[in-house]
Amino acid sequence: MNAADKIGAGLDRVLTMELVRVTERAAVAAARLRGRGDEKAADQVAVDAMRTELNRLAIKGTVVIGEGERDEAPMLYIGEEVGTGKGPEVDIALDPLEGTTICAKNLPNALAVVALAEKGSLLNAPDVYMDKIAIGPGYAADVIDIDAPPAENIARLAKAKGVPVGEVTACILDRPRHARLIEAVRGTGAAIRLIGDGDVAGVIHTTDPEETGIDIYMGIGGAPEGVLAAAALRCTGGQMQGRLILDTPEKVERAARMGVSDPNKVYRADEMARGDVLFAATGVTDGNMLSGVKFGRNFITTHTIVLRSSSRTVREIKARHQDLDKF
Ligand code: VTB
Repeated sequence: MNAADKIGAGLDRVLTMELVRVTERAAVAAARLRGRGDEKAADQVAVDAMRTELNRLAIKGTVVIGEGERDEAPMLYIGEEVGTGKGPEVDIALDPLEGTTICAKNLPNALAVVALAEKGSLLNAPDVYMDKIAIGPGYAADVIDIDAPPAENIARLAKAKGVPVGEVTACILDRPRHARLIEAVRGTGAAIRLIGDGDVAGVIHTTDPEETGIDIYMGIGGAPEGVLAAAALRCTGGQMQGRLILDTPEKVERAARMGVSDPNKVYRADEMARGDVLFAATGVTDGNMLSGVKFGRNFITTHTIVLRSSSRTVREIKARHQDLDKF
């Protein structure tokens, strides 16, 4: 086995496939509650299912991006240890149901997501907002700059892609805080795909514009979702910059306790997710890259993307589950 076949202290590539089961189970559980208008219930079943599967993995894992601080999240809280305890020490970032509202409304792109990395290599982001910008692979390092005006980023991207600005599509969360950003992007002639939730998917979609129709992700979403998206980009290629929004002394202090010494730092994807990273996401609802869970008469199908930074392999796994007692 060569060095590329190992992650850190012996976390071997078998775990890539093991991780698929983790997001599959969470996705199936959440999908049973699609369109029921109950975000909390869908989230809860996804959390339970993901936790059960994670605890079967031969790892000594610590949740660093999870459901919340210990006092507010009974399961998969930040600091919770998961896995059998026998195996490599790893950091885990997870979101058993990314897009709880999307799932409750049965709209596109709800995902079950998990990332696994060498211990100490994921940014311990507090649950605050993060300003983000991301593009897919194949561009020079200076194409995007989080501090440049949005119109400039769009123009530079169009030039680098070799298309008119009118052929660029930006993905932005539909929030009042983005009114000026939306106006600036529309002012360039570029198109915007406004999404209700789900910016982990929004960022990942930039990595395959032919399939998803999205070239760039811009705007402010959750910081934990930023770290998850960065983990995916580490594996697929692509660029991301993120800055925590620490706009109160309390948030600055909370971030400092988690190891953030410079509140204004711009993090690249490889600073949010360092070292070797594995990433898996299973579609809960139908989306631009992944199909949602389908319930057949005698089987359930799932669609998962599983990524590995050391080899940059992008695998899509369509699974037909026939042992329905397991779900
Ligand atoms: C985004 C979105 C997530 O949180 O990160 C968002 O992509 C940010 O928070 O799916 P606001 O809803 O407060 O804007 C989520 O909606 C998850 O909660």
